[in-house]
Amino acid sequence: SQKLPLVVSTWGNADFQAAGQRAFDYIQKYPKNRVAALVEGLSECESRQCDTTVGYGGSPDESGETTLDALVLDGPGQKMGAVGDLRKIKDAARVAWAVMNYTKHSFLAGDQATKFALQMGFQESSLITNVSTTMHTEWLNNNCQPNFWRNVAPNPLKTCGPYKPNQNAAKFSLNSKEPLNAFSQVSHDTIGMVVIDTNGDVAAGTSTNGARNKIPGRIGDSPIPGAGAYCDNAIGGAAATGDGDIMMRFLPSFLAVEKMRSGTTPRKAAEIAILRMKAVYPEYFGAVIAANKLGEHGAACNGMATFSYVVGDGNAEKVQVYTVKC
Ligand code: SD4
Repeated sequence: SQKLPLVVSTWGNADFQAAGQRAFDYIQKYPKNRVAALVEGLSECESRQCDTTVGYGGSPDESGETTLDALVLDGPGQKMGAVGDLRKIKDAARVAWAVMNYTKHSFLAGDQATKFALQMGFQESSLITNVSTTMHTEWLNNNCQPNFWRNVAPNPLKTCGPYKPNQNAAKFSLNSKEPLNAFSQVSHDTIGMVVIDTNGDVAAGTSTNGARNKIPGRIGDSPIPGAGAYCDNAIGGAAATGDGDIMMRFLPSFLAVEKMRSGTTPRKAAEIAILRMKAVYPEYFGAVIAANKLGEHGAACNGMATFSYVVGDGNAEKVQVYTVKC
């Protein structure tokens, strides 16, 4: 197809454009190296700390630490590498790639993922910066509000913990309320990317520092295959961004790829995935991008006015920003 190679990635502001451009430049120079192009693109966002929601120095957890989630998928051979809750290593996407390339596992998490990364020669460094420290201090100074993530009774002392289960949890009630629309008040931009090379082979992946003020140990949707991203070499790929604690329950990227398998356009496939989540969580925040092997692409979103994404295709040297209404 004239439209290949193709790079499609989430969000449209300057740093995300640069990340898409990095992947697109790479695949134009090395037209079969879809996985390297993907990892270069994701890593570009990590080192730019896109929106402070990708890479080090953003979204501190309750303890003030930044932790990273990343996923790399390759269509041929259905290969995968992922890290979740990665600590003290900046290069989450590259570590995910190392899991894919140098192990028979698919997903490593937490301190043990760090240990693996060190064995593979990655550098250990703090992911805490002045910016993330300020975010964390502001949150502490505000009695740990907003705190969407703990479904607990308000602490009468207005301090941050110790947290106690609320009555519902103690009674194993099914009526406890979800912390809905949690992301709408915080910044929240994962990079998710699909790369299709000139052979029509597909790669997809994500990188993020997850949710701000999260409970330590929390892993989002981004490194989970079918949730944060998915690809099938016969069809295409998809990726998701937004409230991962909701989205991972629906495997929206898998669903979008399966819809494309049955002939749906990428735009419609993304819409169907969003609608599936919206039916249960009408106000949830998120977006899905999808691309097929014909070089077609599309996106859909919920919980915001519009959603922008970046596209580089065979027709141009520069990536372009597309915007869809939610
Ligand atoms: C997460 N999905 O960890 C990520 C965050 C995100 O746009 O994508 N924000 O839940």
